[in-house]
Amino acid sequence: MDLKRKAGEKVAEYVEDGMIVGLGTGSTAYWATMKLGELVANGMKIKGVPTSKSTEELARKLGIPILEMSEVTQIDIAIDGADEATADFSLIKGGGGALLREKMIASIAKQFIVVIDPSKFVKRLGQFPLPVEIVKFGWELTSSQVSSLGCKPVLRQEDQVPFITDNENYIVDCYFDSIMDPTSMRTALNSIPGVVENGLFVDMADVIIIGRENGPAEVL
Ligand code: ABF
Repeated sequence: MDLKRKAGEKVAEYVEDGMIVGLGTGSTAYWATMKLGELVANGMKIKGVPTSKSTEELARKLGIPILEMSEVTQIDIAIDGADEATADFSLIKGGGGALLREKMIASIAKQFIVVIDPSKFVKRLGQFPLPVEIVKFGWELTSSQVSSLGCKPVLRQEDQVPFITDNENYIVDCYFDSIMDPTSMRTALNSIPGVVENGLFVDMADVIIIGRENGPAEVL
């Protein structure tokens, strides 16, 4: 079985009737949402809070009842993917461009479950360029201030035009050699005027599920 699918489907073991579930973005979280759609089709009563417009579209197709972010103050479980994860549960997220809503939803979850394939599990963060969401206004200045933290920010483009997030902002993908202190870097980035949020998720994940080649998914 596809390792992303193995990890994604494992979350079914954590979901119970009546729960409110944060629905993640990306190709691994896709399998978790698909599995939840199956559970709903079999009568499970859960509601989903999507982390992106694309995930909302998928959830609606699957018949998962949707709650708007404005309707919740806390959720039971947030399920999402990651671009990198370390043994101390630090993450880089945002490759899919949804990091702001993903972090907001993860921050109100009683339990935050990350589903990954083995290629995402790394010794130290930073091989994957860190996505940082910034406002359009004065983005060049913001990008230059971000670079002063020791990285090379590159404006994310799609079909040769700037990528626009669901929140109408830009993303710069920041190339570091490595990120030695994710906690400090997370705070330093968010103190720059013009930075909306960054893809460093520190002290947030409660469970990491890794789809393994042999045997069941590994649960950390
Ligand atoms: C999303 O899933 C993003 O935060 C992260 O970048 C992406 C990982 O994508 P995939 O599961 O497709 O590798 O949650």
